[in-house]
Amino acid sequence: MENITKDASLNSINNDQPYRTWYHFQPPKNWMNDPNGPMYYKGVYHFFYQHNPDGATFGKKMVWGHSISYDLINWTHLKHAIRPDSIGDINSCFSGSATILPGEKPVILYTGIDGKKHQVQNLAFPKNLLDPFLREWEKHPQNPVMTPPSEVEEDNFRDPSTAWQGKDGKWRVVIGAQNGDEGKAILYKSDDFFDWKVDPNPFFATDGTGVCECPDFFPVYVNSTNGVDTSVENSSVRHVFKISYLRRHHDYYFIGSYVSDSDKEKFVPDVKYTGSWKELRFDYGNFYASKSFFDYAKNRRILWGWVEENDSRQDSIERGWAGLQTIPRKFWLDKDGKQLMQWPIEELEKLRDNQINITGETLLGGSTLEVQGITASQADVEVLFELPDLQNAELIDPSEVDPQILCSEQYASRNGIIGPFGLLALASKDQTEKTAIFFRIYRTLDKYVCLMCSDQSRSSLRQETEKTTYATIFDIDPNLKTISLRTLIDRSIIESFGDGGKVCITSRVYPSLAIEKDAHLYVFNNGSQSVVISKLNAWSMKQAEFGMENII
Ligand code: DQQ
Repeated sequence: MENITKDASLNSINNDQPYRTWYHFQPPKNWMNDPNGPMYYKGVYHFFYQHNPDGATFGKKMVWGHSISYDLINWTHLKHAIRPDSIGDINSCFSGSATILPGEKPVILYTGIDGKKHQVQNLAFPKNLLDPFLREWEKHPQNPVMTPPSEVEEDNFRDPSTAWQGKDGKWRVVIGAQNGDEGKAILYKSDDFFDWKVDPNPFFATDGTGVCECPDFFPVYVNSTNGVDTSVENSSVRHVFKISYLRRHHDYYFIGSYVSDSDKEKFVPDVKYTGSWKELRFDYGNFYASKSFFDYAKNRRILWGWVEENDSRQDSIERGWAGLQTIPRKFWLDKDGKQLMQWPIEELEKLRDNQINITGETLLGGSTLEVQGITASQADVEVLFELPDLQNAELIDPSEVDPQILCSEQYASRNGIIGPFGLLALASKDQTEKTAIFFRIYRTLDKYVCLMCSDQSRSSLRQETEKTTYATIFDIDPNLKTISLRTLIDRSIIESFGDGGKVCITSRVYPSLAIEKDAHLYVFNNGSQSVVISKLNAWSMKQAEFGMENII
């Protein structure tokens, strides 16, 4: 394994900047958005990302940043991998994906903005396959390999997925597109990866959604939490199609059926998109343009997602950077086959330090308990709440409610019956600043449901930050006795995993008081029924190592 010399001075930048994260991925400086082309190659994880080399806002000449890691947690930043310097990308190198071709040959397909500002697809290959860090990339001389087909707008044809091989041996990719109000994903096929032909039938299309960005398409096992390579197609898998709808700025996924040798090759989702809050999403908070990859080293599928800033453009310029990535998440199909489950990768636990725990503590209605003994500004918290008898829950009609409105009206400090209960993260001592991540349980005529919120409405005394409340409602088992919450707190990001990873919500917050040593963490219950902290484990989190490769 090659040793890399890196300059670890980047870690000290974080000490002067309370919003710069300790263990979430960030480039050394400037604007970052979408995750691009994540992959594992010869013992090394590669992560590429949309980067503006010239400033802390979205740029006119976007490039692919490139970082490598042995564990997906500690990173070394390398030189930019793909820059706008050729016919097919002179005005920007937009998002795309990596595919590992037979013989362990990685290739990248990405969108270029050409001289006419049209969006076209280009290929790039590593210059030297013996370099495990794949530092240098070269572009295919015949780029672009795809130009906008008919019935696709020239400036809305982008973000090729990882390719997969169908039963006929042909390679396939899907590309996000738009025509008028219709959003679609276009299927292309190729025998050799160079010459691509468009399939006449859109692979996936939705009316009234506008452009589909960053499509992702892959199989998941029906009965295993293991991941599976993108070309696998048999009765032990189902397929997942993910799309990022620009107008909504959310990532939606659909579980469904796919066969590559059918007449009209397309993906058939089990449930059609209706645009309601009930759609399945990877994350109900601040999360967009996600991308997954199959990690064959550990047989798992991993998801990355972009987390945007919520304060002003001027704030980003002053800080000199903008944009985070979520902690890489392992994900798999739930036992019921109806949704995906997500969990932070196990490697994150290496940063856990200084554990404290609480067990069997009853939280009476209206009580708050401080979790002391950890650095509350950088922490990993896992709580298991023991629930009272669900029959006492309040009655609602879920067809009449919008979880986000419910969350903002019935916020953390209001009294309920079973809940609100949960955590107050990045809270000031006087609790004038706090982000409440909580559950509240309701009864409907035929089932029980749980509202999960990440309420950042009181997250900062600063006026100019956006203070959306994020929420969703999900079904729970009528015999449910406990519910879990895991929350990753990292200075200006709070990522929460409810009910074992069934529901994720990410918030971006900018406290003015609850910073570093002045940040506190509490558990609370504002329901009239008591809940018991069956088990709470919390850890201070050490800083991950971020460095630049020393270029000699
Ligand atoms: N961001 C990229 C596009 C993509 C969008 C440009 C999604 O390729 O559609 O930075 O955030």
